[in-house]
Amino acid sequence: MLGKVALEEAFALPRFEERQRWWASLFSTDADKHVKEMNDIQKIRMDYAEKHGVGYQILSYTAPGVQDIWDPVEAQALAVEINDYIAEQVAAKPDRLGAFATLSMHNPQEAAAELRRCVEKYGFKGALVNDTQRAGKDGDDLVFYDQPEWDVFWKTCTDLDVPLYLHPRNPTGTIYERLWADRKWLIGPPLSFAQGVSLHVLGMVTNGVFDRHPKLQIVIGHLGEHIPFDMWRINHWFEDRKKLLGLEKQCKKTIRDYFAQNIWITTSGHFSTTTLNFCMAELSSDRILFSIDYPFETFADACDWFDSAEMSVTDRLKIGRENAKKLFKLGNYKDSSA
Ligand code: GRE
Repeated sequence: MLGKVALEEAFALPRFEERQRWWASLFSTDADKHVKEMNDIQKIRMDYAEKHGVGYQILSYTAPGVQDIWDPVEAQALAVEINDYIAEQVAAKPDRLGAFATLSMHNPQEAAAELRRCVEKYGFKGALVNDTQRAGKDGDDLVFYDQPEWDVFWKTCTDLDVPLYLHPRNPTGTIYERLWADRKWLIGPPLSFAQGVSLHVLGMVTNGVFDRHPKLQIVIGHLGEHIPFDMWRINHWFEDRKKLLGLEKQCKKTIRDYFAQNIWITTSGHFSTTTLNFCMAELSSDRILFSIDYPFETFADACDWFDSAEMSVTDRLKIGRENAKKLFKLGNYKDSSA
């Protein structure tokens, strides 16, 4: 399929090459290739896109990124530097590349203001945040965005009419020590990423964020971070038990309603036709968006799988590009109507 849109596609600032090399050493069997692909914007990923029918990519800063920086001043300065850098890079190819804002999430007002600057000044398509913000004097606190003080930030998202992509980051501090240190092969895609994001997004549901901001749009990757598989069970416990015990006060709709009205999932890093069919049955193809997860995954794996997976023409078009065109209000881009 031509003109696919992909929206969980990472880059890094070239000056952090050593940090990328260390990170890649935890996940990649070819760290040099990974670092080169991560730092490149204009050439390598554009060649892959051309070869594999991706017409438009929305780029975002790699994990753990700014969410790993517990000094609020340093975090804000880095977010601004990243946004100014990627704005200039994507401006060179406006019909091929867009960007998500990178945000320091220490302070809701400051995050809202930087998001507004990026959308209004640079035309960014929303923001991508790597799960909780590390905070506190030794970086052991975690800021979740599901509390009332974040309403000002969520209101800014809906005022600007842009989505937020809630992406994973690695466990750190006490959480790392207590849960993961003795189980380190489960960190990342096998388990910890999905646990982190699903806790966060279900925290937003049960703390009433979507009831207070019914127009808010959140995107989560990896075919829904395990939540679609648990949809029946979550619904059963919310509706038949927890609402009778008080959840009803702040969370009026059903989990299925929030997934139909507020939450999108992407195919990033999860190239299984069985799982995609399952997600289409649970959530419908109206809420699913194609993505790759480059450079942690390859264009070839994602695109060859998606282009040949059995599905109707309508579903392939919706998931491959039409849903993204609507959600991100994309104008014409390469092969957008091919
Ligand atoms: C990511 O998307 O950030 C990521 C990692 C490490 C492994 C896989 C992955 O940071 O998708």
